[in-house]
Amino acid sequence: MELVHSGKVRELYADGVDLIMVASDRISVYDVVLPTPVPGKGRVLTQLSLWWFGQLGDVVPNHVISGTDVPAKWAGRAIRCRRLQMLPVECIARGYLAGLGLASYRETGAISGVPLPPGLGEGDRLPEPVFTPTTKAAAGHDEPLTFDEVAGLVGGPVAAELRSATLEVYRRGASLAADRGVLIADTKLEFGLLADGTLMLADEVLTPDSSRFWPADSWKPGGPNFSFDKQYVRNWALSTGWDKKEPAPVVPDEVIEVTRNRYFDVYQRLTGTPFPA
Ligand code: Q0Z
Repeated sequence: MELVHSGKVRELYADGVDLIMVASDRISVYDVVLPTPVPGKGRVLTQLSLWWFGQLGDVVPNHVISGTDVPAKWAGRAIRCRRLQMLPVECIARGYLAGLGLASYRETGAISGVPLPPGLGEGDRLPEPVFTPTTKAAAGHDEPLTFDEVAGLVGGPVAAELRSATLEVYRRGASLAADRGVLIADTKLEFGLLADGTLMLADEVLTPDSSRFWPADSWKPGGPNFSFDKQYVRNWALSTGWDKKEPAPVVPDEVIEVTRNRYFDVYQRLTGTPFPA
């Protein structure tokens, strides 16, 4: 199959008119891929994404054709999807203040042109979820876009559809996850169009690689919160004196094992089913 795109932790192949999205066991921390894979991570993220696509099918249609009709060597960690005309916007919804949203709020009191009330701090829940789109930079960092800038890129009607679909996916996902002990601070979605103009949810959805997952029982406003999946390996990496630059240190087996179990745990919490390790 023809490799169309290779990301830090995933690959995209063409199979006739379809695409096959393949998730690897690679893990990145502070934007650096670790030399040590997390066995099962590609399967758990793929199965979680498929589960969410099923949960959200009544909110917005999606690009999934099949989670099983894929080459045997990628079984469990690949999705056959429809090839869409992708929209050049990262559609982010935020329900809590963290990361680049926090940085933007501290500088301007707003995120992507949406003003927020004064006095918010790191980790705070927002009065309501906000749509904070960014550019899709090929290299380097994504830049915030206002709604009007999104409208300039994709047209007003599609921009409005993107905003409402993004916020509805976030609301539904975050509400379900919160009931199961997982806070979703923010999430990044990608959308594309069918030839007839139908908006479709694409890529991966509500995985720990595309979202900030926090354990609800240890959430605290007013300071940094812990990443459900990567915190243990991040803490270990920093404890070695690593400077967050390439190359990252080789990770000990026990750190990989704890991290792998965090992914299985988040899958089980959200879906209610043990992950078939
Ligand atoms: C997704 C990406 C990945 C690297 C293109 N259904 C679709 N139709 C057309 N294009 C895409 C999709 Cl999902 C598409 N990406 C992101 C995925 C590896 C980059 F698996 N790029």
